[in-house]
Amino acid sequence: MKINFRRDLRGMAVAILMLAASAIAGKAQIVMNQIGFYPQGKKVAVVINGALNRDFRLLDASTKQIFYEGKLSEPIQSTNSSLVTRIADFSPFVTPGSYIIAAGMFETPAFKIERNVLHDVAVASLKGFYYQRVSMPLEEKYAGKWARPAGHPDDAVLVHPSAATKRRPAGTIISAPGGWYDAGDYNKYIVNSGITMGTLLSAYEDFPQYYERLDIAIPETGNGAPDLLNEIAYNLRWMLAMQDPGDGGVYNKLTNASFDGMTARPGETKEPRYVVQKGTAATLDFAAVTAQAARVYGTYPQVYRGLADSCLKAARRAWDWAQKFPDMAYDQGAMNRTHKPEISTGGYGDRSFNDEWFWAAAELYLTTGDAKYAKTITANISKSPQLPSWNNVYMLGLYSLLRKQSPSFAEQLKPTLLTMANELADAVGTSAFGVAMGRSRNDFIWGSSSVAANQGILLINAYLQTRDSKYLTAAAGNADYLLGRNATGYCFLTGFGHRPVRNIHHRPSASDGIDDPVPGLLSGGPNFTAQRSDRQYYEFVEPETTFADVVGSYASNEIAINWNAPAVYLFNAVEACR
Ligand code: G3I
Ligand code: 9MR
Repeated sequence: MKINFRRDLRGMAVAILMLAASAIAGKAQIVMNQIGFYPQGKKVAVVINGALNRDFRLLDASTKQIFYEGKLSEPIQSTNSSLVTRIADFSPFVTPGSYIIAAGMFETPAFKIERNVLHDVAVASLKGFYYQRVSMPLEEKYAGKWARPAGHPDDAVLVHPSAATKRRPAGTIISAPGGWYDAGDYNKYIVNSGITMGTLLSAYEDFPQYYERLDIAIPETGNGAPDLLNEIAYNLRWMLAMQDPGDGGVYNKLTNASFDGMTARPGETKEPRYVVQKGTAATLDFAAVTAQAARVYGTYPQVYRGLADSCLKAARRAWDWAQKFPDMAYDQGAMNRTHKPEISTGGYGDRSFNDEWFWAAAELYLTTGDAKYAKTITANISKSPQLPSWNNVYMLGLYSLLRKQSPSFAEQLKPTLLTMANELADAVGTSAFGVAMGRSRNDFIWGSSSVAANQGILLINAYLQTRDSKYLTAAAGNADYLLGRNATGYCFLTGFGHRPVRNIHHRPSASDGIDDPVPGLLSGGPNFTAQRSDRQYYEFVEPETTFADVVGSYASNEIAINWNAPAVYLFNAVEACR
């Protein structure tokens, strides 16, 4: 064995540094978007707890020739953990190629600078939805090694006692096949489908020309409609079946009584499936989605015959039901006290509906022009709305009203968007990772990756309204966050990067015997309450570091359609705008 003193000394130094650092929290390393950068875009890497001097270099990945030298920033104390960082900004370097960054004793793996650098990521995140399809086989020519038989057929589903009506008493068998599995579990929830579908339909409405050229290799590819709409239609048809034809109300979910085990393959267990209790949030979300879908699918009448009409009819009926039942919260605990079998799957229980009224009214108003919806918009305008989440859909309505330049509302609502966008864009300058994500510790909640992605969407909306590039740059920064420029050093999208998440809480991936997880799925990300929920071991427990790439960590490492959807929007929007 030949001893290489220089390398060994360097290794020792790294080891000592790592030890010192892990005593603090997080790991000493360089983190960055692990895929790469656009030639004209901002290019940043972040040194965590490590650099002894201020110089950094950009080298050609194969020849190791130095192409760029720069100075790291002064140390920055993170506000979301004890980590201290220094930022390497090499934005002035614009030549396409494959490179590494070297600083102190660290060297990064290779990354790219090139046009369309996020294309594959953008496509994969959308294709992730195809892998969640419930009731059809995933064929090898589309699914590759993740091909599998159809999951739950859902063509014989029981009406749960909580959802019984005269015309559909408890135990009635209905059919509601298809749709996407919600997350790592095998159930289908209307509330969570609502925000997911609104986000994806908005992606289309914001970038129609871009999506017209985007194929993702699914069975419908080439049918004359964009694949984004083809994929959305698969879940839309399931949603339509969740409306009770008797009264227009919409069931909260289609579910097992309790979660299947982690080793169950899709559809393998034959437990009874139920549609459970109608609700105001579910019905209004459904109304918003179907109203927006009526607009969108109306532009492809040849491919989607009759779909737009069915959607609009369904939307109006749902609206009318909600008018009659404006306060039907989904309270699973209360329901279980009066109805059997008990249901213990995801609740998505929401109790405040102003945001759902606002969103449904906005979409119905934009699609129909009917003044009665405008009244409800006005009555529910909020001066300080929150970022979208499954229980707060206000901004989806606001985005649509601005997108369509609604004469009655756009001018009034625009300042709200820009105020929120400015707060996010301003946060970039003081952030230890140079990103909007983490402006507040409360960003690191269950599904925090969707917070980052939804901040990105908000910034893209501000960019579309103003064409001010600071918003686009900040949005792209949050894409970098998801792809590795974060305190964990993970790329949160499966199948990408040199340090991708691998052990997602996802039953199909956990049960298929294939090493690699299903690709294109976004891990939930750091969640500072995770340990309390799933009782896993977390090496680091500060807000931005509480993350574990282990299957049991459903509170930090599950995947979900409402997290993938904003990632689809953001990655594709960055591709479309760069
Ligand atoms: O509403 C409170 C808020 O008032 C409080 O300030 C905050 C502090 O932590 O908590 C808020 O409640 C949180 C709630 O989400 C709303 O954001 C809960 O703590 C948090 O535990 C809850 O997490 C949800 C989780 O289910 C557990 O119910 C996630 O948002 C939701 O995405 C997740 O969804 C699950 C489905 O139930 C089942 N399928 C998988 C899916 C993804 O994990
Ligand atoms: O797999 C379930 C996941 O989809 C949910 O987000 C999570 C919280 O509701 O629950 C998971 O299921 C767990 C259940 O709650 C408790 N027993 C262990 C299950 C996961 O193995």
